[in-house]
Order: sequence, then C-alpha cells, then structure tokens
Amino acid sequence: MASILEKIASNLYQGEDEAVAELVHQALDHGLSAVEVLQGGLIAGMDEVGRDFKAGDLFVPEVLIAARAMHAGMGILRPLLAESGTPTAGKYVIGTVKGDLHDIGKNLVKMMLEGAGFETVDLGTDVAPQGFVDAVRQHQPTVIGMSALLTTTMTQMKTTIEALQEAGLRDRVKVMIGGAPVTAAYAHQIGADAYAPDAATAVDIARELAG
Ligand code: B1M
Repeated sequence: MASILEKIASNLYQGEDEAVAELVHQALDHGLSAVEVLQGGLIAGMDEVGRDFKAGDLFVPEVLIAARAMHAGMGILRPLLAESGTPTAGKYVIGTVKGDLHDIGKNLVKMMLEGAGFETVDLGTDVAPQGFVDAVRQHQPTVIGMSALLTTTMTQMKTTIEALQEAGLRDRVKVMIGGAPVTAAYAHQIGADAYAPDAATAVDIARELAG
C-alpha cells in the first residue's frame, strides 16, 4: 500500500493533477484513510517540493504546478477530513499588507502551507491593519502571516502589530513576516515572532510556531 502513496507523492511533485486525483480515489478505495493519504501522499510530495525549492532545484512555476496537483487531491480529501473532524496542522491567516498589491509570493506561501496540512484564510492584498485584527478575532488563528514587496509598505507590518497590541490580541497569535525587502533584523525590530525568506522556510517555521 506504501507504493500508492509514493505514486501520489511523485505525481504531485511532477504536477500531474489528474493522476493525483485518480490515485487519491484509488487509495481511498483500497481502504486507506483520508489522513493517511494526506500525510503519506500529498504532504510527503509537497515536503519534497519545498526541500528542492529551498535548494534551488525547483523554481516558482514548478512549485505552482505542484500546488495545483495538491489542490486536485485536497478537493477529494477535504470533505472527508471535515467529516472526520481531523485536526489540521494549525490555522494560518495570511495577507499582503495595506498599499501593496503583490501576491505571487504570498500565494506561494499559502499553497505550501496548505500542502503541509495547515488550514489557511487568505485575506488577499492591500489588507489594512484592522483587517488583520478583525481576522484574528473572527478566525482565531495560530499564526498570522504578512507579506510585503515594497519598502514603502513593509512599515505596515509594524502598524499591524501595534494594532494587534491595541486590540489586546497580540498574545493570542504568532506573527510571521516575509517578502523581498523584509529581513530577520526588521522582524526583530518590529516585534514579529518570525521571519521567513521563502515559502518552504515559512512552512518549517509555521510548524515550529504551531508547536
Ligand atoms: Co512590482 N515591484 N510594483 N509589480 N514587482 C517589485 C517588488 C520591485 C522590486 C521591482 C523593481 O523595481 N525592481 C519594486 C519594489 C521596489 C521596492 O520597494 N524596493 C516594485 C514596484 C516599485 C512596483 C510598483 C510601485 C511599480 C509602479 O507602479 N510604479 C507597483 C506597486 C503596486 C502596488 O503594490 N501598490 C508594482 C506593481 C507590480 C505588478 C502589479 C505589475 C506585479 C505584481 C503582480 C502580482 O503580484 N499579482 C509586480 C511584480 C510581478 C513585481 C516583481 C517583478 C516580481 C515580484 C514577484 O512576484 N516575485 C518584483 C521585482 C522582482 O522581484 N524581480 C517587483 C516572485 C515571488 C515568488 O517572490 O514575492 O519575493 P516574492 O516571494 C517570495 C519571498 O519573498 C517569500 O516567499 C516567496 C517565495 O519563496 N515571501 C514570504 C513572500 N511573502 C512572504 C510571506 C511570508 C514568508 C515568506 O510569511 C508571511
């Protein structure tokens, strides 16, 4: 039975969305649980994508195609996981900060997180500090992630952390930041919990933050 999970993982890696969907059905028909297929097939495949992306052996288009295959498998598993009440790796609210419309990197982070079993809430782009505050109240995530691609908008990350503090919510959520102009030093300076330089590292750190 391990071989069908390996096939799911390798087809996902190659971005074969139809094959992934077919294999997921087959695995379930053979009696594997949705959790086994998720962990041993989809997450295993996406972990490998993350490792090779980090190592520079895969590039953004290949990761996006793999993520599409992951979504094909998740579409089948999601209702089964919801039925069985399977806990996720954690809830992660993500958005691009106010004034910033760049979302390619943010979407990549979101897809990799989903591939790692996180439940994500995507607030989109141009998200005002109050938007993050409202989302923390509404969704009670483990982590919120802010993305910024402009030196002029990255300051919104600080404003958002201050807004969380003013709303009395800062202690209830971990804050991760990322995006091309952002650095670990900036994260430290503004009181974020973590900085991730790329989508694969964002997953590793989210796992740590979610305990
Ligand atoms: Co814009 N843009 N852009 N742009 N754009 C940059 C960012 C820029 C560096 C180009 C340049 O001048 N060389 C420059 C910023 C300069 C600066 O501030 N330092 C710039 C500018 C100036 C602008 C405008 C102001 C241009 C203008 O109108 N005069 C304007 C601003 C609009 C706005 O946002 N208000 C603008 C507009 C646009 C487009 C709309 C045309 C388009 C965005 C389309 C879209 O996103 N839907 C665009 C694009 C595509 C780019 C470049 C070319 C590519 C960005 C990208 O998607 N990279 C970019 C130049 C460049 O980087 N070569 C540029 C690929 C992506 C996978 O990488 O987003 O870095 P990245 O994400 C990585 C990591 O950073 C990290 O993980 C990702 C994957 O590993 N990461 C996180 C990202 N978010 C994270 C969050 C995390 C953790 C990790 O935790 C939460």
